[in-house]
Amino acid sequence: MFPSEKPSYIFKYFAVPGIGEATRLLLTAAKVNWVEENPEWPQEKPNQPFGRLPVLIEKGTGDGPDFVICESAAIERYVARKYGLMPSEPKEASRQEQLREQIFDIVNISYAAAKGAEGFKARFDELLAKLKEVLAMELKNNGSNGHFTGDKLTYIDIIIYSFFKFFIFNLKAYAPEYVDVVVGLATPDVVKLILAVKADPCLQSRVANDDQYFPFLA
Ligand SMILES: N[C@@H](CCC(=O)N[C@@H](CS)C(=O)NCC(=O)O)C(=O)O
Repeated sequence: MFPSEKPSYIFKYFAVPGIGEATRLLLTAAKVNWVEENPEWPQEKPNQPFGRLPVLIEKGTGDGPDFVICESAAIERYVARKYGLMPSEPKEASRQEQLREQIFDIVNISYAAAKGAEGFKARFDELLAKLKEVLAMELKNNGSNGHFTGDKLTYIDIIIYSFFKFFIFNLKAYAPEYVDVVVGLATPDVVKLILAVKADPCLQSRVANDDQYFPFLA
């Protein structure tokens, strides 16, 4: 067998959109060879680097060893940087990364807010309102062209798309009363971004059946 010249990937996650969704889209946009595995759980838990998913395995090229990495943000950025989906300009990359962290703070706090934990609902509402304001401003400043940076698909466009997809999927299951709140984030410029991601030719194999996750597109 000839040694492989290009890396290929195994992406391990559960069979739901979840925090792994962005990596699925990034690997697809990167046009690399990748497959998904849905490990038996908890049997496979001890075999993961930190006992959780997602995990990405980059198969070694030639005789090189495999590279195994976990933590959704670290995985996303590894793929985005390696395959030109992260802006090369460090300040612009940081602006994208800060937005990703804000978004995931909201996701994390939503679990507590949905359970009615004291103080969390107010915090959740505050962070959501700020996200809506910042997103609207950033997208307007970029010319309301369906992208966060420049005029093409980059890392954060995929993050924003994935956020709506998995967040609405999660909320429908455990806190349906919050779905409308999140739908409220979808200002016309956000909708434009979602539609631009959905229309990206590289992503068609993954986004074609996603309408169910975006009630505001109907
Ligand atoms: N900070 C981690 C969180 C990972 C995480 O909590 N993964 C969950 C699924 S979304 C998991 O593996 N749960 C099963 C378990 O902890 O046993 C990341 O962003 O990757």
